[in-house]
Amino acid sequence: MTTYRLHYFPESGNSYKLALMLTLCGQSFEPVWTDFGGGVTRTAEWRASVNPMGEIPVLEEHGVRLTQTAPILLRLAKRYGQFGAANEQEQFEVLRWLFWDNQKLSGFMATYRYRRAFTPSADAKVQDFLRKRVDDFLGILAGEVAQRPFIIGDRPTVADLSLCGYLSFPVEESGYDLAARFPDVHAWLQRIVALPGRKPPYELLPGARLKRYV
Ligand SMILES: N[C@@H](CCC(=O)N[C@@H](CS)C(=O)NCC(=O)O)C(=O)O
Repeated sequence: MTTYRLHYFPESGNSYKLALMLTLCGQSFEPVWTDFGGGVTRTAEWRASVNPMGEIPVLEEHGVRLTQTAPILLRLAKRYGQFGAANEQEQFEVLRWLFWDNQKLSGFMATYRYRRAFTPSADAKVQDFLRKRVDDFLGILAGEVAQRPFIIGDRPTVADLSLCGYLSFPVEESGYDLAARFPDVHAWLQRIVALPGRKPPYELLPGARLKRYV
C-alpha cells in the first residue's frame, strides 16, 4: 500500500485536485500544510528541498516527491483503475482537457481568484483582463458539459477532477455565481459533488487559512 503525503495550502485548487482524487479512490494522505501566504515556496531552501518548480501541490509517495497535478492524476488513475481512459481515443481526450485546464481554466481562475480574495488591492485592470479570460473559458466548458454528463463522456475522468478544482470553492472567493451565470457548469459540478465519497475542499485541506479581503 502506498503512503501519501500531500504538501498543500487550503485555498489551493491544484491541491484539491489531488486530495479529491485520492479520496475518491479510497486513499488517505498525510496533509502537510505549507505557508504559501508567508512566501515559503519562494525560498531557495523550500525549492531545493521540496519542489524546484516552486509550486504547490507536491505529492510524496513513500518519500518520493511528485509534482504537476496532470501527470500525478494520470498515474493515480492507472494505479487504482479509476477515473482513467478506457481506450486510446479517450486518453487523447483526457489529455486534451488536462492541458487546456492547466493552461486556461485553472491557470487563469487561480490567478483571478487569488488576487481577488486573498490580496488587499488587486489592480482593477489586471482583474478585468483575467475575468474576461475566465468568462470565455467557462463559456467553453459550459458548451461541452451541456452535451454530455462529464467532460469526455458518460463517466467522470481525471479531466473532470482537474477542471473542477478551482470551481469547487465558495462563490465569495471567486465572485462567480455559476448557478446563475453558467448553469450547465453548475449542473456538471453537481454531478461531481454527487460522486460517492466526495468532500469539499476545506474538509480535505485543513489548517490555517489565508486572510480573506472580500
Ligand atoms: N500546473 C501546476 C500548477 C501548480 C500551481 O500553479 N500551484 C500554485 C498554487 S495552487 C503555485 O504554487 N503557484 C506559485 C507560482 O505560480 O509562483 C500543477 O498542476 O500542479
